[in-house]
Amino acid sequence: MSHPNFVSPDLIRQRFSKAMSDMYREEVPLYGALMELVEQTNRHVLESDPQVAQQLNSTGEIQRLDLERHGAIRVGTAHELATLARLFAVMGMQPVGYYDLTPAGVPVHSTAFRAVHEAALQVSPFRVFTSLLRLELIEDLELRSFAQSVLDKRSIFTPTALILIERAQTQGGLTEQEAEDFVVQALETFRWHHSATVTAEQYQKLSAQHRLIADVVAFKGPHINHLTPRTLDIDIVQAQMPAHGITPKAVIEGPPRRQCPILLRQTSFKALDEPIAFTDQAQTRGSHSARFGEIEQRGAALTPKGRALYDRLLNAARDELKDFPNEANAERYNTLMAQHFGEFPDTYEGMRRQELAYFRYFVTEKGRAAEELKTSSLEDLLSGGYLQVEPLVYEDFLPVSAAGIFQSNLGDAAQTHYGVHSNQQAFEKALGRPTIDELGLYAETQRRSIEQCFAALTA
Ligand code: NI
Repeated sequence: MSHPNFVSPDLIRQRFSKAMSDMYREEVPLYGALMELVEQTNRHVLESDPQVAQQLNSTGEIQRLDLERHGAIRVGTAHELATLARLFAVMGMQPVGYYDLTPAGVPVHSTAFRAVHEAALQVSPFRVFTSLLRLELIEDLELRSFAQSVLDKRSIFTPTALILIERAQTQGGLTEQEAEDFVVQALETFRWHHSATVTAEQYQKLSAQHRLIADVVAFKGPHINHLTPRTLDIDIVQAQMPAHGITPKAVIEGPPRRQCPILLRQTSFKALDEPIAFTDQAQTRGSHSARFGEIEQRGAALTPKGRALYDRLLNAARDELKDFPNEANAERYNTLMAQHFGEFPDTYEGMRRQELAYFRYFVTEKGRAAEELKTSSLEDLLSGGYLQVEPLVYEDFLPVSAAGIFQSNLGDAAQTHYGVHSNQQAFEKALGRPTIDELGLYAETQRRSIEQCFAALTA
């Protein structure tokens, strides 16, 4: 189906991710410092831990590591979300997963736009956590209709970006020149704006309802609010951040440190206060904080069974802590987490045998050299050394974790309790299509790898 003159969506995504990173580095100087620290740490880990190096070599992740990052944005209307979905589709990114953030007091629901096939992820694993504001959760009706009217007036895409999205859809792709223009034009949507679209007083009102509402409604577009590189050892980066002028949060979110990392661990540093000009002010006199720095470490994707175990152990540790993890109880929290997670097998073989994580199967040298195999059982082929396995890296997000970061970066006053919860149907209606179940994608990749092994061994 792909036209010889069209640039592959994976390459457009790779270029866009690079352009976004360059823009963010210019806008947020600390991001550059963080990137350097992450690169140093990753080099150090690869040199000192041959097992990690070998594992990343087998899966090919070694080649994508330096390119790897995720961003996050928030939009205000169904139309904005649906158009974003079309924009991301030009880059081969599809909405994966549904995340409801209202239980954490954040009036949004979200999905992650990303590539879905392992080969495409290999070219560029760039992902964007994308949230839609739930205006219906603004109780003040006057404020709600004001917010709606502000959002209805703005257009977050450049006219050329819209034309190119349309063209990609009708032509089935973009030519080299069009792809180049697309990257430049699409980037404009995510740029930071120092001027608001509302008065100082209107901003205050929106912000008093929830700071995140002001962040979405009061500006020209959905500025990228963080861009997160992937590190191979988050504890080292966390420990070295202060020496680089960066103050991280007290607690790393997600699972505790393990020999065999699972899911996602992340930490962040606080939002920057940025000067803002409101429409009734001649100069920049106000300020707004939306952007923060974040780093992540990725581990094995868990099966539903693994997720259930993860949830149970995390909840048990939280229950025993009897509080949100914070600076004062960080040490106790880490101890409790380590204790409870002692129950989660910490070898890949243990996780595989208990079907707690997803894996990719590879044919070994011995497997390639083998002439006649006496067995066709997966377990026998593995123990016979004809096959080897590597864990499948988790490509998605932790909903609770993301919420925790939003909260801390928006200040403690931002916590609100909403009576209404999850509404995936409304989200998908706004999006214009269903979201993809991430667990299904991992299961597919695992199944494909097993099929490829059998095809190679019996060829
Ligand atoms: Ni993030």
